[in-house]
Amino acid sequence: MKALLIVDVQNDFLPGGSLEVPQGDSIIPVINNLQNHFDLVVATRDWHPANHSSFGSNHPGHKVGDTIKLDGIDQILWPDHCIQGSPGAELSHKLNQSMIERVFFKGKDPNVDSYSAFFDNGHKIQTELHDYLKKKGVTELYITGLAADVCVYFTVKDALQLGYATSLITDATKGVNMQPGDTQKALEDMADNGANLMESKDIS
Ligand code: VGL
Ligand code: ZN
Repeated sequence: MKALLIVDVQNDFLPGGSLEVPQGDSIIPVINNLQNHFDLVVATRDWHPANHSSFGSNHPGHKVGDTIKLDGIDQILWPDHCIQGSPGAELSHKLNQSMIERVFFKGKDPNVDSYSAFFDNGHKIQTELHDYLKKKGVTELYITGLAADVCVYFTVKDALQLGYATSLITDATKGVNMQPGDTQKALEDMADNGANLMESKDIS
């Protein structure tokens, strides 16, 4: 069973959003064209309460881009984004959502961030994604979405660790590059960990 996972294609991560990924919108037609090649399509949404500890606005004396420690874990401070119920947290209306069987929400706990679609950043709490995919008999996971150097990156690494044959579709993801070169580094690290980096034209 082959599943397509669409990570965080939400308005706040698209041009004009509060945490925009440059040219993030360019991947949407690519993802739309991919969907009917898969047995199963699932998606994630970043879904933060307004008091989320990853927001710079919730740490007076710090600013966006600073790194702080949260419960012993390094945390970059982000602009407010994907607040539960806000327009920025909606999936893009340009994304074809008719084939998405289920959406998994992450980042709900105000005290810990959750980049990966599978676990929080402390690797303590799992989302329901792994159980769901296991029940569906999924063994091959093809990952797309935003951002290549943040949520997609951590999702790919967890998928590999959980034993999925994991592919990253490189023209169906884009990075935010808080530091120059972050995306290149993330791509290399995913490949080093065993991810198959491929282009959408090679999906049959
Ligand atoms: C993301 C930063 C903060 C992402 C989520 O979806 O890549 N990035 N929260
Ligand atoms: Zn977030």
